[in-house]
Amino acid sequence: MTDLYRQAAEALKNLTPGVAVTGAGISAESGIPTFRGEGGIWEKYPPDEYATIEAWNANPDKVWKFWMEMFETLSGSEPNPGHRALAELEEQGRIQGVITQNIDNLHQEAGSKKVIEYHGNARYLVTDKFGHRERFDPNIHGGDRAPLSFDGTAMRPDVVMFGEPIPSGAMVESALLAEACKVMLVVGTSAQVYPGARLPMLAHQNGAFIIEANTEETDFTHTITHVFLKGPAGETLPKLLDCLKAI
Ligand code: BV8
Repeated sequence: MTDLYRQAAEALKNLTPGVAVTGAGISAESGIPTFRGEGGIWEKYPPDEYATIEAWNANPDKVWKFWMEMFETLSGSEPNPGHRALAELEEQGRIQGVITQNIDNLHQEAGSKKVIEYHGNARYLVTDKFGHRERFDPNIHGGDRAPLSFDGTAMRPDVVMFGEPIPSGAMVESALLAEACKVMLVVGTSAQVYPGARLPMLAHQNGAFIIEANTEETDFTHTITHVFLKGPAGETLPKLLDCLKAI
């Protein structure tokens, strides 16, 4: 067991409450491409054309094509050992749950019980006007054009697009958890998107021990991170679990 893993395991064992914050990186090994960097989603679909509320309002059918491709990718995805390790840490009481920026539902499918969906969940469609919500079904909603709801308005994925506020409940609950936690596990996020990127900073400001698990260094690594576990989450998190059992 390296010193870094020992420090991280001891923090999770001795400091409570703990909480995890995750980004697209934890789902990379489930076959869902991340957003930024080599081969990221934004290479093919520039976010200002496909991921903002302005783009959606201007041309729902164009943005819907991006989402049909995303739905295809999501439908074939399964939780990986990284998701399962976080569910196990919750089971052991080492973390209260997960605040995720991801919209893929994989934490829930891996067994995590307390999941705050900071950016929503793409398994559902919703209308802006009345908030009518349906579970996405390719046989019902699939096609080249955004499906319409009762009121004739386009149904859109129940996710937070750029330029949209974070759902107030998720925003407040996440901030409270980040302020109160004594240890935070930050997994697979590039720390580029706000206000989500503020959560680890809030935890750090309140004295929390920050463990970061990522394949690359981020803006957090040399500023707020106490222990940086380099590598894919599907390997680093199970290894951390093993270290916890050994100490
Ligand atoms: C808002 C949902 C206000 C849909 C997403 C200028 C400066 C600062 C902020 C802004 C600015 N201009 C505009 C803003 C605000 C903007 C923002 O932050 N922009 C950024 C890009 C500059 N934010 C917003 O618009 C937010 N809303 O501010 O509203 C408001 C208030 C009131 C009224 C109206 C408005 C909304 C942000 C949410 C947008 N929705 N997603 C969808 O999923 O398509 S964001 C999108 O980015 C995803 O949710 C993603 O999760 C999220 C964050 O990215 P990451 O998860 O970190 O993913 P990324 O690819 O970047 O990084 C992956 C990481 O994993 C990397 O570090 C990589 O090294 C690592 N990795 C890779 N493989 C692995 C791994 N790690 C471990 N294991 C591996 N195997």
